[in-house]
Amino acid sequence: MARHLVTSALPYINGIKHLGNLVGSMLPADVYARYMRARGHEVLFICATDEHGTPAELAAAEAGTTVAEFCARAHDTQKQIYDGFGLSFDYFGRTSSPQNAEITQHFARKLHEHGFLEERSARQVYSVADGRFLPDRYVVGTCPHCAYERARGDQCENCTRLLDPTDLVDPRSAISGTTDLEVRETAHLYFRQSALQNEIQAWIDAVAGEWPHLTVSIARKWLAEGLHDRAVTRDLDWGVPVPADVWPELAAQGKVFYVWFDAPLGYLAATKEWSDADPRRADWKSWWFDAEDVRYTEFMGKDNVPFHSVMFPAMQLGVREPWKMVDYIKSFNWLNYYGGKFSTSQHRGVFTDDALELLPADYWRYFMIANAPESDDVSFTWELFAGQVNKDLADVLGNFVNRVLTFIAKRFGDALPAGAAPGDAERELGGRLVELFERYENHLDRIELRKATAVLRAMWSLGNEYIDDKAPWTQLKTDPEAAALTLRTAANIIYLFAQISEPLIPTTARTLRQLWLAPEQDVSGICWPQASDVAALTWLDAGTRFTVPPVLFAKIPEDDVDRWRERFGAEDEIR
Ligand code: B3M
Ligand code: ZN
Repeated sequence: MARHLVTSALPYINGIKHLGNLVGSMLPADVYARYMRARGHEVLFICATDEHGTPAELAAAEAGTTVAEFCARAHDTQKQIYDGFGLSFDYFGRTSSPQNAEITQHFARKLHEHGFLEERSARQVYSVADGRFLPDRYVVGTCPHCAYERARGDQCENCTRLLDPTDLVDPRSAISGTTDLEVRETAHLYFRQSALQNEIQAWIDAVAGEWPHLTVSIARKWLAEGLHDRAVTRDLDWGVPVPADVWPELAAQGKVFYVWFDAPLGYLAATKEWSDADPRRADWKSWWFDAEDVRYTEFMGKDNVPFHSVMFPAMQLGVREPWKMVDYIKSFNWLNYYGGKFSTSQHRGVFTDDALELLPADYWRYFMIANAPESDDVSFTWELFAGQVNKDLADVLGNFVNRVLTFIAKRFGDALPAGAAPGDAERELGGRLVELFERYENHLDRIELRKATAVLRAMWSLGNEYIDDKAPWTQLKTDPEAAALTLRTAANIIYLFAQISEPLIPTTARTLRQLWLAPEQDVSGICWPQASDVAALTWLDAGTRFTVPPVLFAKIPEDDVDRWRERFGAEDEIR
């Protein structure tokens, strides 16, 4: 079996993430990791909080705590929420870890050794009052293009033009408000990724053939624009320090690495955190260094593709060491809210903590994967969400399970009846389920999540169609043997759903696996079926004892939809 390394883009430490962050990286990565485990592969699923950079410092200043305290608390808050969504990371690390500092400094030393990291001087805004150089986002002022008075040093959010802080009119410090600023010469480390352009181009040509169109088009666009050398150090207190043994002056000035220089190395570092946490675990480098037996798949939003398809691979090539490079990048468009962007500041949209307060994770997991923004942006509306929950989860899957098991319990007791031997109807049903099951596996292998969910839903519907056609409640009157066969077959269909639904709705799948087992028996194992088993539908013999579960999915009533539209904002609020 192959070894699968799966990483999700690292959520920034500041703020509770909204559903768009979840569906654009962490959740699909979890579905894929669960599926690969269920198929018997060795899987390592890694993520972490992305803790450096100005957002963390600015958020901590606002919260009135140190950055370290802020990040420690925010990491735990996010981890708790992701546990609530059933995200089965093998490790959820932190880019502020000592492991990440060690690996980032190693990469910097090696890039320097091979001539891809060099010191250059740059003109930068210096705050006399604060006694420090200010990073781009720490300078605000009037945009020279549109006169917007709160333009940031890196970009004007009004006219979206990219800016240099020295362009701003009446600049002032975003931290202290002081206008006692000067432009001074300072030195930074530049990553000479332009010198790696050809090697990156050759690598992309070699691997991007199988990548989804969205990923390839973004990567090629960036390459076509030509790779520019970029400053990869900043004047911040919070970040991976520049190693003093190589760059003593820069270290003395307190320079740290740019967040996007250390963040992708956070994947390697979180793996080291994972192996450091338990001596029984494989050495982290067996997943990352000279790891030809590993297939590496990354999940991210489309805005992260350039860093993951160009800058991070360029770093891995530039150190001239055999680090595992990504084999497949699955990227996503945006999940919008009634056509507009989710907004933390205007608190518009559904945030992960709110979502779990309203409904169990599986409701959200199913809806988000069924509507994953794979080829286009998708707009969340409460109406669409309630419609699919009520139909697919409550009416199709939930109703099928409950009516079958309730009827068996009522008519035959708590053990599956024997009944007649399977006939043409069961053979035909098995054939149709196998055809769908093989399409389901194929879509999951190719990480085509909407298509996979549509096929799974079709399998759930087939269960209802079989029962409706056979109508065991009518069969019972004239041919109880036939009725018993129908019901035992239906119970085996539920058993099938309990295995194959696990990647999407793990809590419900676990409930369905528990039905056939004594309470003390372990339900964590998934028996992913072979096509021949699906055709036969005979996992559960007559006499198998079972319990009837509570209603699996409660329908969402109209007035909840109205209330939630009100509470979370809806289209009439979109400005
Ligand atoms: N922290 C997520 C974002 O851009 C960013 C991903 C880092 S993955 C190394 O929203
Ligand atoms: Zn502007």
